[in-house]
Amino acid sequence: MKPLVVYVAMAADLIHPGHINILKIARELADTLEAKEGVKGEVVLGLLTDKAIASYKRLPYMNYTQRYEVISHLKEVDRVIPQDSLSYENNIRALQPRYVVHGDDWKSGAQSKTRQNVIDTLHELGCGELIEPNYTVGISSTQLNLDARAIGISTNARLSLLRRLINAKTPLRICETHSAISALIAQNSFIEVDGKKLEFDGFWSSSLTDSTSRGKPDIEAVELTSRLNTINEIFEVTSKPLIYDADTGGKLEHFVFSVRSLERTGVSAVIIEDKTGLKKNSLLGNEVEQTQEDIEVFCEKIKAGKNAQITSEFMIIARIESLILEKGQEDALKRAFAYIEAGADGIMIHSRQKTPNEVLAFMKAFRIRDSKTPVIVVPTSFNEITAKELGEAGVNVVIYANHLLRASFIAMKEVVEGILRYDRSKEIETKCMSVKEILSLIPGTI
Ligand code: SPV
Ligand code: MG
Repeated sequence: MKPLVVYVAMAADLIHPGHINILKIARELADTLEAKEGVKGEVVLGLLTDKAIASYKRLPYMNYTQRYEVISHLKEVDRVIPQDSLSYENNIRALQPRYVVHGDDWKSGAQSKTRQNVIDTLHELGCGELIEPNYTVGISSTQLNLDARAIGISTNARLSLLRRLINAKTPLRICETHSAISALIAQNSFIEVDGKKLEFDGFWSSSLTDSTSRGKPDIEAVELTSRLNTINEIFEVTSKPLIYDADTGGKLEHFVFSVRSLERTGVSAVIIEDKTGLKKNSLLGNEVEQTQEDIEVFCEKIKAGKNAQITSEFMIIARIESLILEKGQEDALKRAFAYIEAGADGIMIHSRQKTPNEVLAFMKAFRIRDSKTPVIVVPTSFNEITAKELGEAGVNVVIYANHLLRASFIAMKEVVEGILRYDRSKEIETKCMSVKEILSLIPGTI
């Protein structure tokens, strides 16, 4: 006889008494069924996968395997299965549960659609009913998340976040940050679309904006140590992963030390571009002298970096400059496959065209031969295409590479000129955050 199933779905990241209350009720229901019908009553826990969770909010602190380990040892739970989407439908159809149990807090708000689908599916199958115990007041995952965020994140947990995110959702949206305050803005800003929270997934440490914010040209003139200081300041107040723009990576012999330093700091990935000689910003293209590195030489640098890294999660991403330097698609593709063969964990294809056409053409040809390797793009000049559209074309990570610095530059210039023009600050006050706001912006100021 098939067991009589009581189904509960959870992310089960930070387990609290509210979860235990639901599981106890599910256990009681299963035991009562068993006593009444003489058939085993089974509590099946549908554990939301990282992908399911990332479809509506930030990734859980623990990955699926870790959460599985915790939840499968709770005595109320008989069996744990994955629930791969927010919707319960597939698992309900497969299990035909007698009861589905969920706290009554989902009657309104973002989860109400999921709830309705549970009711409709149970009704259609005629197998069971939805039980909705009172929500446990006084404790919530949201509050625990806020508390955990205030404590911070460990170096390793942050480092491994990028790979987890790439596996869980497409595309990731990454925002340039050049200081702790710009990172705080990038980390904490969000919008809500269809009940889902849309926010940036991580940070880009840009060579262009790290140089510009120090008043230096983007020619590898700012030392790693100086840039790492900024990253440490960013990491002190945030919890999202960071991708580091290492320009050419410098000499192979130096690159291996950079990899170690970045890893030690908790950076998730480094991108190195296949140029040699004095590096100039890619968006200048052939207007300035720029030389692409020999394929084999660049492959050696990738291999040396891979051998130097200590963790398995750190990513070395090879950036292809063929389209920037008008060498054509063939060259770009040839390099992509050679770099992946050399051990690159991903590629970045760059372009300075006004339209995304050449990047999309590259993606099409690349994805025919390689469906897995993560691809990163930086749509600074081809800015009409949305991240969603790039994701649909097979791009995994979209980097908005310089926008926060560019925005602050314009705002600051307007304000300094305004003060000079009016010889006082009254007229530009509306362009500035109020002193009261700035005093309450950072916890601990007051
Ligand atoms: C950067 O942000 O420094 C980059 C991207 O490398 S780009 O400026 O487009 O070359
Ligand atoms: Mg750069």
